[in-house]
Amino acid sequence: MREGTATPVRRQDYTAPAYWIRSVELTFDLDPGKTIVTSRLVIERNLDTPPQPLKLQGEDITLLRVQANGESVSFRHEPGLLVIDNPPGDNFTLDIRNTCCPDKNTQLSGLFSSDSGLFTQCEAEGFRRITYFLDRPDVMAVYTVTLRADKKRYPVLLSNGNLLEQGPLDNGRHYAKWHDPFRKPSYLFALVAADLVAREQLIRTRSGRDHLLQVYVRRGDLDKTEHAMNSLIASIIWDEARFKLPLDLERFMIVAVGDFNMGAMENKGLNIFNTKYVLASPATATDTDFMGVESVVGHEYFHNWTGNRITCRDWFQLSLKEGLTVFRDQEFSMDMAGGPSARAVKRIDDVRGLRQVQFPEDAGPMAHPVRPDEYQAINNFYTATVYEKGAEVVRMMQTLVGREGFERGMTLYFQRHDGFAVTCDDFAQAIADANPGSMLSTRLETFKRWYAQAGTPHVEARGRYDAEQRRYVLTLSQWSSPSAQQPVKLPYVIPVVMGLVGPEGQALTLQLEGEYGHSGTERVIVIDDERLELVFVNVDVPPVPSLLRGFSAPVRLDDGLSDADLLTLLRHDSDAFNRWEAGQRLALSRMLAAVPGAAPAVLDDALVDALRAVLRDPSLDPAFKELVLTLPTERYVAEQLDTSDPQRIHAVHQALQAQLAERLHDDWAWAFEHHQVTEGYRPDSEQSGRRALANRALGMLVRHAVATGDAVWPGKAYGRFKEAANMTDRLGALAALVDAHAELAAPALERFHTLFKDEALVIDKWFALQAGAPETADGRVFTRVKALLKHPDFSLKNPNRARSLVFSFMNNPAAFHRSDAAGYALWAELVIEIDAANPQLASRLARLMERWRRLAEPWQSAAREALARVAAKPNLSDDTREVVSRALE
Ligand code: 0A1
Ligand code: ZN
Repeated sequence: MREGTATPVRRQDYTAPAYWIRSVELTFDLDPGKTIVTSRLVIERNLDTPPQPLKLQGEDITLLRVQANGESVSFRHEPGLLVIDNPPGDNFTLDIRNTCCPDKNTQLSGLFSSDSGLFTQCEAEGFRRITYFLDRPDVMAVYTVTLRADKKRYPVLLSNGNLLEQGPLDNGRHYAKWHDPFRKPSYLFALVAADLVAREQLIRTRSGRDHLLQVYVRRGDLDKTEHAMNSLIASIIWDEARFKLPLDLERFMIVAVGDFNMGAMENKGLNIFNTKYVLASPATATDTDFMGVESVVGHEYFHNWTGNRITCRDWFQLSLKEGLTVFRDQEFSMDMAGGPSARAVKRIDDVRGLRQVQFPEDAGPMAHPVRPDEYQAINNFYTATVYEKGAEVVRMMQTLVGREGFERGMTLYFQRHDGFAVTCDDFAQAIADANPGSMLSTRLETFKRWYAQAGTPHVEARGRYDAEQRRYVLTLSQWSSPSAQQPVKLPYVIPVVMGLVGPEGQALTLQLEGEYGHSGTERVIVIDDERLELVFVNVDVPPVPSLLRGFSAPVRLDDGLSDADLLTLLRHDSDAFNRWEAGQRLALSRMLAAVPGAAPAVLDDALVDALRAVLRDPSLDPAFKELVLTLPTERYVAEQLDTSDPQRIHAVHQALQAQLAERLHDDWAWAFEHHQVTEGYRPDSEQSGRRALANRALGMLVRHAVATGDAVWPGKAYGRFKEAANMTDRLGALAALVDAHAELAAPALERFHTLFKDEALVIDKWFALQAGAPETADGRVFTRVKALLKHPDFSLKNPNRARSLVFSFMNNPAAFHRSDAAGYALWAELVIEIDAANPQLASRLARLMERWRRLAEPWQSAAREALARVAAKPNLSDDTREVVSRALE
């Protein structure tokens, strides 16, 4: 729908559907210019609702014919609807014939063309762009689908479920008939017609059932599918072992497509994936890409139970499936990573993402609860809040009831709701009911505020040590900023995993007043009101509190710790997450101290020594060291400030990076030499950790060399770039040269392009690297971006390519936030241009400007102007309109 006049949809207005659709028979005469869709719906009136017209949604499709019980029936159109005022009785069949045009579908929602194939994307409301339907998740039907198409052009014809039959037709066409025995909502429908090849694997699961697994890709990409297949098998084994959830299908298919708005889609039995999350070979994909494939394959597979078997009653419940499935994919990746240290590395990564994306979202104009109350464009609510904060809410439930308790809760959830469309309340209730007496069960209504209130709560902690009494009193309090929609916020249930660390680094025993015996060195404290006071007894030494271990709740913690305390935690905390966090906070405070003034930023000896000690510590994993030695990003620093000057933050960040490079120079050289991987490539956490640290070291060494006019390290980096045996090392060396603006960057970039010109995903990296490089005083990155927009390989039509250049640039603060506002002018121009073709992509780009009120002048005024320019554009999509108007409110 265009025009941006949509009235908001509200959660409170939910009513059950007036009709059910029990079964669907679809026939597609596929053609990219004009596809004919024939649909037979078996419909039943919902007798719990008053008699009313049947209103089927339809968008950008052309109706050819509609009949009820085989006879003509009168109908009319309302905007976006086909209305039948007088259906023939409570049970009837409806036959609909309509057309749609895949070639013109640039939104990539519904049935669209990509690289000479035809693909679908129906979540959230794409099915109505294929045919008229009750396009809402609580209407679930059994689907039988016949696909007919030109055999040469589309040799592979796929849909959900099992293949019933296939064969030739006249005129070089052929057909395939599919049946999905599971009832499903329309958003899980999928079809593919394309010239693809598949990697196949037969597996037998624990129950003794055989299953066929297939990964479909373009010819020529088959050698990049092994990791996706292995990840799928690992996901199946994991879900059966951890949650006793087996694969329920005879056939499970993954199909890769080059044009896709998101990462992937969990259509029943026929997952459709962005190529970025399927294709991986050591030569073309980095360790991070390999991890991304594993986690997205897992995510989509896990949806088969959490999303497909139990789905959402309405789109306000999106986190029911997304928060839970992100939690499950995070747990899966952690279990796959291995030991405690590798698990902590994964957790740190996840929390970094949460704090860098979700926290700002929660503090900005698009802030919404995990279960939103209203929306204009549902596609705008596939957010970090619904996904990542939603996963944290599920994680807190697990922390409150324990791992086994959580598994019991999941079992109860499936016993109660398998096959139905339910709500977030139903989920929380099941986990609580399976754990009577737990803090989740006794404080359930309070806990559920996590679903209902937007914003990130603050927790303040202060401790007092009484040497004489050997007592340590810890006071914890919480508060939440009011927001326009929710002027009064009520307290949350906040699980705080904690320990006390002695001055020598020893973990102290935790004994609360009134308790007898010793109770271990770590425990979960639950804040469930505004304030909580804890008295620890038999404390022999002044402790440093280590709170919120593993980031046990999505809050902003102010624990008032001194530098000395943080240094103790950085050296000794048994919790790897808090060890890392202590280092980050020490670095952050140096940056925050330097940003407001003109005083130079300084890395003091104490911090440098502590960082060196981590780097040289033989007992620590390289991946963990790499994280500790990475400074908080400019964006994260900006988020800690009420008003930010992006150029000043950049200058401070650059200055500290330079000092880190200089002061640890010999240590970086040591780290580089001692973390080379010489054995065959494996994308596991052990090898990838060594590569990550070596690449970080190389980056530092090249940066320092370029600053001091030394040619040795740039030369070494170029050599490594040329000879690298895998993409991680090749890109790492290239990034070292590009980020340092070394002279050798240009020839290296050229060579890289020549080597990989036929690998779309690698060319995406080539664009992203250049757009994301640290900006120079003379604006070299911006100039480069302008030129790259005209590069023959660049296109705004392909979402991956658009993201690689445009989004990377606009996420590069110093390059984007120019004082001449040229970055913002480009933003406005591109939002408008992309919006005309692909509103989902445009609104995501639009969102990069939503924190404009936090900018200092002159950026703030310039940003407002750019937003106003976009808002003034007539015919903006609902998606983009919602974002810019909320930003300007
Ligand atoms: N459910 C998918 C994400 C997804 C959502 C919307 C899409 O198109 C608008 C596509 C994919 C997931 O969570 O993986
Ligand atoms: Zn999902």
